[in-house]
Amino acid sequence: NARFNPKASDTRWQRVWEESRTFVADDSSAKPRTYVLEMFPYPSGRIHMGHVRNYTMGDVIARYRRAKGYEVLHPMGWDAFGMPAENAAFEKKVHPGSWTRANIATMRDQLKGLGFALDWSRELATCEPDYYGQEQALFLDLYAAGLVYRKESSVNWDPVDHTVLANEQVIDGRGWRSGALVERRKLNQWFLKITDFADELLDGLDALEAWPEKVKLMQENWIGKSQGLRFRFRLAQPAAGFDGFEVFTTRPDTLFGASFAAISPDHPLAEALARDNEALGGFIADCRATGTAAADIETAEKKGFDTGLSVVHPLDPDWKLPLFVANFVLMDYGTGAVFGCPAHDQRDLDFARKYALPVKRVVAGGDDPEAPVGDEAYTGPGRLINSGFIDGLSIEDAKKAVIARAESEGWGQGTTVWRLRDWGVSRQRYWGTPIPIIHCEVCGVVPVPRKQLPVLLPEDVTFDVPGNPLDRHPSWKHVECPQCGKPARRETDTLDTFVDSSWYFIRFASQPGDKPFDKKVAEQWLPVAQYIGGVEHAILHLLYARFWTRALRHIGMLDVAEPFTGLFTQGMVTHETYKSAEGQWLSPDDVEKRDGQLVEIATGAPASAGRVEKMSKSKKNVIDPSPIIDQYGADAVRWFMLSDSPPERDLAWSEAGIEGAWRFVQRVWRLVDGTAPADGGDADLDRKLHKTIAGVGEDVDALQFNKAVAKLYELVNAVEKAKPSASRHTAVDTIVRLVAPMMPHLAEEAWARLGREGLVADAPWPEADPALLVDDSVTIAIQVNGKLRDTLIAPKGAPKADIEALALSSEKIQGVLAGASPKKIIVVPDRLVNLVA
Ligand code: ANZ
Ligand code: ZN
Repeated sequence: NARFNPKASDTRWQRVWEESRTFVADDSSAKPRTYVLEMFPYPSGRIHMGHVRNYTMGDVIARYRRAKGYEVLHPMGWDAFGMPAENAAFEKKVHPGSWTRANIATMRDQLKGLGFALDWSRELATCEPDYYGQEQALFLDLYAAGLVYRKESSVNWDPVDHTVLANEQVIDGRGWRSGALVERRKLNQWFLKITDFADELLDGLDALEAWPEKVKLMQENWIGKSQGLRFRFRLAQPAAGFDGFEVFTTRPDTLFGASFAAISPDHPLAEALARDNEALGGFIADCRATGTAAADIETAEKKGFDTGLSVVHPLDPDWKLPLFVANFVLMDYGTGAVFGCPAHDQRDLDFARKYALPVKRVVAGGDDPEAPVGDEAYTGPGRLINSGFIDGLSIEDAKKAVIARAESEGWGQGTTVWRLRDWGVSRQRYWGTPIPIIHCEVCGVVPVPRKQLPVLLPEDVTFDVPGNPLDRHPSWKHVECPQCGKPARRETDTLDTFVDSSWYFIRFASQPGDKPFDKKVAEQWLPVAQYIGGVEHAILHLLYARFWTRALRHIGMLDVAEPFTGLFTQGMVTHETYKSAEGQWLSPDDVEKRDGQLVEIATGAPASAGRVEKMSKSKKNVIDPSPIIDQYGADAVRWFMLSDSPPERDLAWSEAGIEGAWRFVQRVWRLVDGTAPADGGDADLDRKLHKTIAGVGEDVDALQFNKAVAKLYELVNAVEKAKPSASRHTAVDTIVRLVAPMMPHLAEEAWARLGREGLVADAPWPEADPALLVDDSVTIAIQVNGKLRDTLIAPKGAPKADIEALALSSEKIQGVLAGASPKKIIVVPDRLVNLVA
């Protein structure tokens, strides 16, 4: 009775699956198809527990659906461009390509070691020319369709390193390497017209029934559709060549409560006024010192500069409002100008208090309309007051009335404004897809001719100085203009890596050598039926991929509206944190318990355990999966990843947990090892088995893996207790198929041990017999004077007299009654018996 030995078994079956091409998806299969995909990893070095959890979940679905008769596409690849490779090049003096490819090799081995049912024949890495060359072709297709354009826009500029910084490289307003205060600079950048699809991307969310509500809400907010009024404020006196400007409001109903107007520091009027107002110029410069991220601007303290000018209220020519330049007004939202109504907007109220501006209530809600406004703006429902012709109207009616008045008098019009901006895809970096454009002094912007694709990244680049290595490469950017033949310059910007991840799932479905994908073949697989990944991608990646898919449909390349019909966002893997007496983070390997006290192993000094948190390098609470897999085998690790927590919640890694999983793997093996054909039935076990078959299937369909795991524990318990019988032998055989998606190596080993032909990976999912799913016995509570004393199991629908007799024969009940006979017996059929003593 040998133990299950994962060391030998894991590699044996991984090799068998690979050699027999078990998980290679067949493009011409006659079976129904399904596409299961986990977000592909960034090859940062080694896989982490988050990957293991994510890919295990996807694998269970893929294997289960295969067993249910589907042709499953379940591919894997690498999101291989991006900044960390350039940072490694700078710090460790390795080429980003060598660093990335070495990481891929390591991580591929690690994933293979977990026995995932992946179609490795479709593996791709976005940093290889066969991928990014096709991406360049798609970029040119979108360019030809008018969905790509070039525009001046602000970037974060590091004045010491002379380089553009990504938002995440700006830390507290300073460049991450130089520490210099970051400036905003204008550069020509490439944009994709995602805003053309804003309506579609918003409306399309409704159809995504198998998406988490919270993700849809995040996308909706990001797209940010606002309806309101756009109108013109006239300056009381023209200034700097301006006689007025446009504002946008979602609350035209509050126009009678206006107390100031404000424009963005980047507004052309502000810039014009600053030309002969040094103080204003200084104010604007201060505002620009904040990074470009909207979040930075929103959290910064609200500040204004009084221009001394005023604007005329559109509903009353005698009413003048002071004009401020204010740091909270964004130039790229609405019109870059607003009016403030302090009584009904918190930000305006804070601003009004700071600059002693009037506060007039115009909406009467729950509170006393006569009371002065305190520290809190009222933003709830109500009726209009102090508002002339709209007095008494509801907010909605008042909005309509003001818009109607503005349109009839010609000073404004109803309009829709979107928060969504066009997608800026230019990155001034080396390790990305080169943008296939040539700049010619004569011809202007010229697309690289198709036959010159791919535009390859040069290999000989240096990272010893900051900035874009493509730009300072001695020869790469100098080319002939494809149109006029004169000397011209290559675009040296590369594409945002979110472009790479916006279509990889299409390339997985079809990857011909001569085009991005074959329409027919890709459409056979798409959309992805089940996509799984981290909630951190809830907005950008998912929105960009949705946009890219719709853009391809728009230009007729792919007839798919939504790329991912099912989405699941899994929780994180967490672990206890540890600290030394000095408050330094300690790794789990550095501490141990001695006489019940946690100590630092190296010094023996006391240490303490802290909160359970997401595994992260900074808190040193990372557990590397590799040694764990070596010790316990892939199946125990996979099993642990699925047990304990619902998949959408965090999972706390623990030694006890993995040991429990390991013991369970061995228990299943012992059942298999100890079973033999036998005679006789076991009706209870048959029912238990068939309920488990049905339940596990339902749980996996509902992505409730922890529940499936719990049911399998119960079934294994029951089989361990059962006496030898034909039922028991069948149950063991079935258990092997039921655990196969979760512990596939053990399942193959067991399948062979049971003498079954072929692979369990190719075996069909067991079928539940509906006749065995109905309960035909019930558990009945026995009470004495209303208190629960015992339970009994009786056939469903048993007559009252039988139940009475059964209850009275219970030893416990006889003990409680102590010889007395009950005065009265109440029987609720199939539920309870109450004996009144
Ligand atoms: C007057 C007003 C009164 C406003 C009131 C709100 C409440 P959403 O819903 O996000 O679209 N706004 C307009 N353009 C802006 C810009 N470029 N930068 C900063 N704020 C801007 O928000 C629209 C509201 O945000 C607009 O409605 C405007 O303030 C402000 F009781 O106008 B409101
Ligand atoms: Zn030219």
